[in-house]
Parts: sequence; C-alpha cells; structure tokens
Amino acid sequence: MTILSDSLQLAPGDLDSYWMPFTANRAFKSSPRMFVKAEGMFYWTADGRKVLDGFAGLWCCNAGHCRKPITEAIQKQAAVMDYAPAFQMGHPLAFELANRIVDLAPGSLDHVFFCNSGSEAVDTALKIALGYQRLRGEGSRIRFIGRERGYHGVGFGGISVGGIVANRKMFGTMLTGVDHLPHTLNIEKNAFTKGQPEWGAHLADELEKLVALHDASTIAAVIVEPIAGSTGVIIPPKGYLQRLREITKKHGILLIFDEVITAFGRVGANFAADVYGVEPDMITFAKGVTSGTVPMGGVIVSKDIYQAYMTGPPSAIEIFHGYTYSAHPLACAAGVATLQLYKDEDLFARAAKMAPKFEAALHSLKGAKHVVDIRNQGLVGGVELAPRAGAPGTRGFDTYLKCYERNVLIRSTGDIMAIAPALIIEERQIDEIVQTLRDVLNTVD
Ligand code: PXG
Repeated sequence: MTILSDSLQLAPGDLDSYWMPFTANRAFKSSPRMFVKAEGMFYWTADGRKVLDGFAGLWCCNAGHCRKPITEAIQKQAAVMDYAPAFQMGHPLAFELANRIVDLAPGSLDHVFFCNSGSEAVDTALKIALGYQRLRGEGSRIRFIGRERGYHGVGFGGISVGGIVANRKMFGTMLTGVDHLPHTLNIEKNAFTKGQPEWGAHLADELEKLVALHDASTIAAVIVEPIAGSTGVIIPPKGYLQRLREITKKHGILLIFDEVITAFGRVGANFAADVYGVEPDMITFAKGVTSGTVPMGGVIVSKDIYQAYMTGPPSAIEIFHGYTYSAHPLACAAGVATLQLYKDEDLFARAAKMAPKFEAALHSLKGAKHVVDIRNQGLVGGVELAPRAGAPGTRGFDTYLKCYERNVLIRSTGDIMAIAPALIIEERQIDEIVQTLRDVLNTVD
C-alpha cells in the first residue's frame, strides 16, 4: 500500500475528504501547508523546506520531535501488547505512569484518572467535582465558575466554563448554571511586564461577588488556566491565584487548574502550580505528558477527593466514568518514556535556565512595528500586535503565514503571536525565531 506520506505527492482531490479542525478549510486546501517529517526542533515540509518549530507542535512536543527513547518505547509496546481493556482490567504501565505523575505533582495531589485529551480531562474534572460534592453531602453544589478568555477544550463542559465566544455561540445552551470571572489581561496597566504583572490580584475578589450572587452552597468548582494559553498568553497577576485559592477554600469550592499547556516543564517546573506556589484540588493535563506523541490526558486529584469516592462497598464501581482508551498502552509507554527523558535530560530545569534568555529575546521586540504588548513565563511567550482597523486577527494571521514562509513556525491567536518552543531549544534558535518575527513585522501592513 502506498500512502501519501511515502510519495509526498498529492493529486487534485486528495484533500477533499478531510474536514480539518479549527482551520479555514477552503483557504487551506487552495494553498496547503503540509508537514511530512519531524526531528528535534524541526519540521520538514512536503516541498523539502526545514522549518524551525517555535511552538512545540501545538504546545505539546516539549521534548522535541521524534525523540528516540520515546519512539522506541511506542514501537516496542505496539508489538508487545496493542491494547488492554480499560475497565475491570489493568496493565502495569498504567500504574507506573500514574506513580510517576504523582511523584511530580504538588502536595496532596496523589491520584490520576486517565483519558485521551485535554478536553476529556476537563470534562472528567468537572464530573469528579460534582460527584465529590454530592458524596460529601453537598449535592446542591452544581454550579461551575470559569473565566472570560478561558480555553478548556471543546467538550460541552469545556466550552461552558470556557470564555471564547466563537467556541460557544454555535452550540446551544451548553451546561447551565455556569458563571465566569473576568479575565486578567490589562494592557493599559501591565504592558511589557516580564513574568507576573503587579496589577490585577484584586480581580480574584470578583469570585466573592459571584459567591454572594449564587451562594456558596450552589458552587461545586472554579476552573482556570494558571496561564491562559490559547487566548493569548495571559500571565496571572502577582497574588491573584493565591486569592482564588483562599476564597475557594473559605467557601468549600474546589479549585481546578487546567494545566494542559503549562504542565510538564513548559513554565520551567513540573507544573505552573509549583511556579506560583498555589496548590489546587485538581490539575488537568494532556499534551506534554507524552510530548505530543500519542494522545493522552488526565486529571490529578487530591487525596481528599479520591478518598471521598472510596467509601461504598469495595466491590462497587466508585465512578461511572472512563474511556475505552483510558490509559491506552501506547500512550502509557509514551508517557513513561517521555517523563524519563525529561528527567534524564533535566529538561524542566533547562527550560527554567533558558527562560531569562527567552524573556530578553522576546522583550527585544518592544518598539518593533505593530507590537503593543509582550508577555512571558518560562518558555511561553505572547507578542500582541495592534489589530488592523475593522479586521481583527488578519494582521496576526498574515504574520504567522509569513513566518512560516521564512521557515519558522509560531502561532497566531487573533492578533497575538504565541511562541512556545520545545524545552530543548538552543539560544541561537530563540534568536532566530525572534529575528524572523521582527523582520516579518516590518513587512506586514
Ligand atoms: N485545556 C487547555 C488549557 C488547553 O490549552 C485543552 C484544554 C484541550 O485539549 P485537547 O487535547 O482536547 O485539544 C487545551 C488545548 C492554541 C491551541 O493554538 C491550544 C490548544 C489546542 C490546540 C491549539 O492555542 N489547547
């Protein structure tokens, strides 16, 4: 059998069947951008260009591409045992991976529920929260609080607590009983802040207002990304997450950190919870756990939450939730090998060491054409451009395309350019990304 990636040649019509996600399908198919190979910090395009990956795929390939220890572990597992039933059966790698994740997790977060994506992780965490409240006799706590500009994937739970209009408006009423905190981005107050902004901790107090409005006895959980990634790299103001923690604790509300982007080294630590010194009740993860090689996601829950479920008769199923592919053997093999590679190469510390260099390089774009703000933490960077009058997002997308044409992959989200390279990035590659962006901005109107 010949597959397209063997021949690399596409006949007219080959692109028709695939309905691409979050993509302008017709524009793409009239001018496709196709990757066919990846290694380390690079992709190769179908027409043979080598592209520096400044975005770790989609925030996920934290160890770099096609790393041997990971690809070999996946290959080996595929040949030894392709699949094992996920319900009422186990396989050793699932337990090993859970143990390793718990070893990395903060404080009392000590059990892991596996699923296959960030979206599933979020829906799982929301369901665990509702069940937990009910099990402890607080069954009236059925509301969730999310945040404006939050992205929590595309399940009905995730879009309900999320705060992106385009992701919500087409899809009906979603979950009811959801309210939202204000987002924390304020360019007037905080433009060009390196790391955490000084201004904005008080925005967490808005949670008190929502509690006053709905009453604590109706609220199950608050979910936020410690750093909002998809909506343009919004770094939490100093003290903000601490305040959310205090208020949730005071009112018996669970706090969920959605760390799908920020976990596993992205911010120069195991989790953003470590960087900001705040321990939530649950952490959702995906992406970096397998360095993007095999789909996997999960929820790390506190001892207290797990124990609340372990109270019925031992023969009873404790949670009626799970997926055919929860803890899939290939994903677990990839996960174990990935976490081992992070450790062997000390990649989280490497990211922390590289972060000041990344910060300095990014902030050298202050004064570059169109740039109105720059934000960063660890190896996450956002460069916000002024929008074109009447055409928001187009300047960002043109910038993205032009960087790609110059062999650098970053990402645009509206008019914000997001940069999040693999943790193996070299200094000169950071410089190359930033210089390319600077050059491109000079050519974009
Ligand atoms: N939560 C967060 C915080 C995320 O960033 C999800 C949940 C959903 O994960 P899945 O695996 O279901 O896609 C995400 C995903 C972008 C971009 O360009 C971001 C994501 C995915 C694709 C693109 O910002 N985040």
